[in-house]
Amino acid sequence: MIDLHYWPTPNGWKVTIMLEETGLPYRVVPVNIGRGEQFRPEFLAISPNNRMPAIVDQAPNDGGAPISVFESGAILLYLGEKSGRFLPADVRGRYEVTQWLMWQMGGLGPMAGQAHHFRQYAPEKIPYGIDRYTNEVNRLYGVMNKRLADREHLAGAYSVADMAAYPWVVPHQNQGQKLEDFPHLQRWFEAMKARPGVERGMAVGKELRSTAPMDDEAKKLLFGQTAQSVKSAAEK
Ligand SMILES: N[C@@H](CCC(=O)N[C@@H](CS)C(=O)NCC(=O)O)C(=O)O
Repeated sequence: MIDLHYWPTPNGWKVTIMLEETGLPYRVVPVNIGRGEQFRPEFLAISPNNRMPAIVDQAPNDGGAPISVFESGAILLYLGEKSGRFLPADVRGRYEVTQWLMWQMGGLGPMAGQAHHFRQYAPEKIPYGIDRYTNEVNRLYGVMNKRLADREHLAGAYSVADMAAYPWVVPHQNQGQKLEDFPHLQRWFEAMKARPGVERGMAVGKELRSTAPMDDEAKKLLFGQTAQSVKSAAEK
């Protein structure tokens, strides 16, 4: 059994999609990031960056003590190795997937996150920030569109690279993007969306996700963090 420390957001969905696709048994441990549960000492012990998702595998393949993993990209690699699925074993295939997974982790995810921030959440509308991240996401969508022009998936067969990228394309409107401008990306997006495993993964914890705008308490917790504020929250 795998414990998944989770809240339904794009980084969380990457992991629920993988768990649903592989059929590995798991249970969800909610981490309400809008109420500060990511600062609890027991969570920080497995996820020192105070971000979800994180997993604890109670029954690792080596038969040893439980293993905890934080960072969604590392979790996808771990689950790929554990299940032997969606992560090729041969060196060429493995690095084809790894580079696109790292591209998502270092590029698409953080840039789309900043686009969401400046477009939706920043208390002031700062044109420089909005343009900078909207344009950068646009460039990254162009990279995916070009990549997908002559292949079905981002890296060989359907893999963790596709699972990592998809949840960050779901909120494309909040990033100021039109999928019609990227026809190959749009075709991939529709094919991903139609997969039953993706649909199930995206539905995990739906009831936890508020449709109301983010409240002030959540904004304060999420957007005002410093080393000291995290330390104080953990000591509460
Ligand atoms: N690079 C991390 C990013 C994780 C991340 O940013 N998680 C957000 C939700 S999408 C979070 O836990 N935020 C809590 C906070 O900001 O304190 C990963 O991919 O796992």
